[in-house]
Amino acid sequence: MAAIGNNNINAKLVLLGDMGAGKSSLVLRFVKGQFLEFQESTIGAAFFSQTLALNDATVKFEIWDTAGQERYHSLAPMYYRGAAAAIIVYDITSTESFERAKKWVQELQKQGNPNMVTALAGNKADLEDKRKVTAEEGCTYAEENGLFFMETSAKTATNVNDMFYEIARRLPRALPAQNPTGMVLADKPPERLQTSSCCA
Ligand SMILES: Nc1nc2c(ncn2[C@@H]2O[C@H](COP(=O)(O)OP(=O)(O)O)[C@@H](O)[C@H]2O)c(=O)[nH]1
Ligand SMILES: [Mg+2]
Repeated sequence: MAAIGNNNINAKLVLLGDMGAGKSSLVLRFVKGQFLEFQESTIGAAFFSQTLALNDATVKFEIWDTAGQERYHSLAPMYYRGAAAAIIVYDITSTESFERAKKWVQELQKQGNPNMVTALAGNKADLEDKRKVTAEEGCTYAEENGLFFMETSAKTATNVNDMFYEIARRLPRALPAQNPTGMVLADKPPERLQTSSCCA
């Protein structure tokens, strides 16, 4: 079934987070369905695109996978400026990466697009025996900051597609009947989330 009229959405999405948290691995899993045990470090940033078909829209993600290193920090605004969505990634086996994720959340709250759909991903959920950050900590922080939260594993593919679908679902929709010029309207608030379930 074709998406109606102008509900073809192009969405710039940026991944932020500590080096080694698994940003590139999440993108590789989502775009190519693959996982590498020894994923090479990203230099600067890398670009990918992937299209998702929803019931009411087709969303083409233009994905910027940034490097996590501090020395590339000054480049980050180039990638998150104008982004419709962001995924902030931490590694559940590293409290440092969780702290770093919080810094990114603060930076986006100060500098980013206020309508940005932002996800917090607690990645490497397959490494349960090495866990340092509980799901509840991640979820509570996300709730307090208006993000939606998922624990993911790029290795086992757990929640990876779901996370991108959830972002796609939350992007503002054009309203075809009232909006024949194809402009994306941002006045329709994203649907209310079921984030509370993860903190129960
Ligand atoms: N066990 C496990 N390892 C992962 C996962 N995601 C990434 N990795 C590994 O963690 C390392 C860093 O991943 P990478 O994607 O390069 O992180 P980035 O610096 O955030 O892009 C690599 O060796 C990956 O194979 C995951 O979900 N589970
Ligand atoms: Mg990388």
